[in-house]
Amino acid sequence: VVLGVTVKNLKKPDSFKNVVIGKCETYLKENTNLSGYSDCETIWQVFEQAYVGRDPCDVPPEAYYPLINLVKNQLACNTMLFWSKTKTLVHEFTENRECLVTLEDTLLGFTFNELTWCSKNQSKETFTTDCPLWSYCVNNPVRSFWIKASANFAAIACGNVSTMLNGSLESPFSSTSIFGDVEVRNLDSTKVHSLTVLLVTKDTDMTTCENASFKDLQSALNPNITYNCREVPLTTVQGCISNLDIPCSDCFKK
Ligand code: DVN
Repeated sequence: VVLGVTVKNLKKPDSFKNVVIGKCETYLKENTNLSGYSDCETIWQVFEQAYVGRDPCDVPPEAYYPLINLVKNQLACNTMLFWSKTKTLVHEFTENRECLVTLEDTLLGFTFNELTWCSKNQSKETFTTDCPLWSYCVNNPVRSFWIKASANFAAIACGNVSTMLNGSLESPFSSTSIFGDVEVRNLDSTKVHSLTVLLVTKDTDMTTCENASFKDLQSALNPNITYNCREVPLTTVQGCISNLDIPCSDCFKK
């Protein structure tokens, strides 16, 4: 009993709920232009409904449908940027520029980026440790969130969109990645005119736009969407990250 009381009275350092609401509010303060939604407490409640009380291997992507539906993005056409295996670089680029926007620059993507969560059958709690790893089981709460959020981000994309891929890899496009498996297939050809691969390369890289993996990308892409590929030197992207005076239009030139 004594121990029970002690534990109860211990103040949790920063509960997961506070982290989520804090990140959501930070985002709304800094990005009044990008979100059409503004109630972080409701976001938390609808988010929690998706996985609380469920086995952590039994949360399908559809569980996040109410959350995705609640938070409507207002993204300008021609700005959506997908990525695969370029996480750090792509976000260093979009952080201080508005010309391109990744999922992680939207309210939901920003709020849940870098977080881990799960619950248990019949539990009312959220846990942030001992949750299933990404590939331990298909329907885990974190993976399912990203699948649903990514599918939605692709489905709302419009105009000429791009994807930043890693030219240091032997196969920069993987049809089993979220970009390759979820986003490419969810692009709507009535809204998206073209998809441009921005292949970020170092001088020593052997991979080019001729890489065989891009044949897989082209076959997965709706034929009504024009495919382009551009090799972009890493030094050019880094230059654009450190010097905001360089206009966006010069950052991804041949
Ligand atoms: O276009 C982007 C964006 O919109 C997004 O949500 O999906 C696209 C990127 O996903 P991707 O194509 O699967 O790209 P990556 O680089 O293979 O994986 C991106 C991230 O997903 C990783 O950085 C992991 O996140 P983390 O742990 O660094 O916060 C995660 N991830 C993907 N596959 C994983 C994995 N984590 C662990 N194990 C795996 N097998």
